[in-house]
Amino acid sequence: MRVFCSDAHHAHNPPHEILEGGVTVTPFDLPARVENVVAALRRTAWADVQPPRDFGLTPLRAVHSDDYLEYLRTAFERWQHEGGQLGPERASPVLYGATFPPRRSRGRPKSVAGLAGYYTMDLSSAVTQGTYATLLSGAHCALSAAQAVKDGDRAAFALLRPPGHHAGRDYGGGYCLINNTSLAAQSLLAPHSRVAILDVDYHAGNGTQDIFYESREVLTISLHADPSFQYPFFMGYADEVGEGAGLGFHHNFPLPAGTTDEAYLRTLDKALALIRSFAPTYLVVAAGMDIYQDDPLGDFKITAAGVGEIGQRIAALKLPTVIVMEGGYCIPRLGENFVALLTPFVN
Ligand code: SP5
Ligand code: ZN
Repeated sequence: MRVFCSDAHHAHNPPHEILEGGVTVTPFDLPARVENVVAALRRTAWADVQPPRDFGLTPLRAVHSDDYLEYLRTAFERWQHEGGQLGPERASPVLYGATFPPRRSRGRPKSVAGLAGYYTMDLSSAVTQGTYATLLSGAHCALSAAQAVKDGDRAAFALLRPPGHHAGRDYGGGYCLINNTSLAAQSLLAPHSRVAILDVDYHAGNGTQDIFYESREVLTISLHADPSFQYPFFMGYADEVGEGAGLGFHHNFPLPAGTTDEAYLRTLDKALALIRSFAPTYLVVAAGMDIYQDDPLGDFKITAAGVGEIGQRIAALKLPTVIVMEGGYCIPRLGENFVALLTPFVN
């Protein structure tokens, strides 16, 4: 199986993460996440880890707005010049918004401090010196994996960070700034192809939901912790089913804390039945391993065997499949979990 991974992910490595209460902690999304998965894949006989191809900016423009992409490209340099309230001499090496648009608010402000709030839904998608380069590398990993599958591979894996499924057309959040899963799906669309996205990350894939909410060409399905108690709180409820032409082409499966292998697999079967009846040309899996029992951000009880069974059942759809890395923060077990998920796709 071809696995696309770029060393450029190291360039995005924010000094801290801010949690509710203003507590700062070591970020959960660390470079070691990708390193652990690469190491585990290199121990298999089947993984062919290679750098991505450069697809340029055009495919990113099909998913994200031009003004948002321009913000991401220029934000850090602008931040170093403007520096927010404290002035440029005290600009921190990491840009977070701290003011967010209320409902019925005005449009885009001018200052980069304002834009940082305008373009993010929380404080967990920091922009640093190297962030834009890292984002492009991740996007190109997802697009390379999609291209491999378009060219006839049975499956391909985009091994990247930061993750992407919380990022919408013009906003970031939850470590995500570019929606890599959506890029892969969008690039697989053609006049006679339809794509299904199955999001198994522990958190609701609000960005992906948003991007394809009015599309009937892309069926989006997310299994996740019930947003009434878990991030991202404002999206991911069962009654959100698409809009306009996309009505009926989005499904959320909110699950309780403590969800076991058995309960998860029962729900997964419902999602897989929906995918079978949609009969897509391609499948994109938003693969977050924060469903794993020891994950520090999750509270599901999914075992390593459960992860393997999830992989088996998805592979049994027998669809050409792009697997895109999303969350998963139990770093010592992350590689094993991805190997368990991916192995069923190796013929
Ligand atoms: C892609 C992805 O998985 N993003 C997750 C973003 C979650 N952000 C909320 C973090 C809340 C941390 N709460 C600490 C709980 C420690 N047990
Ligand atoms: Zn997650």
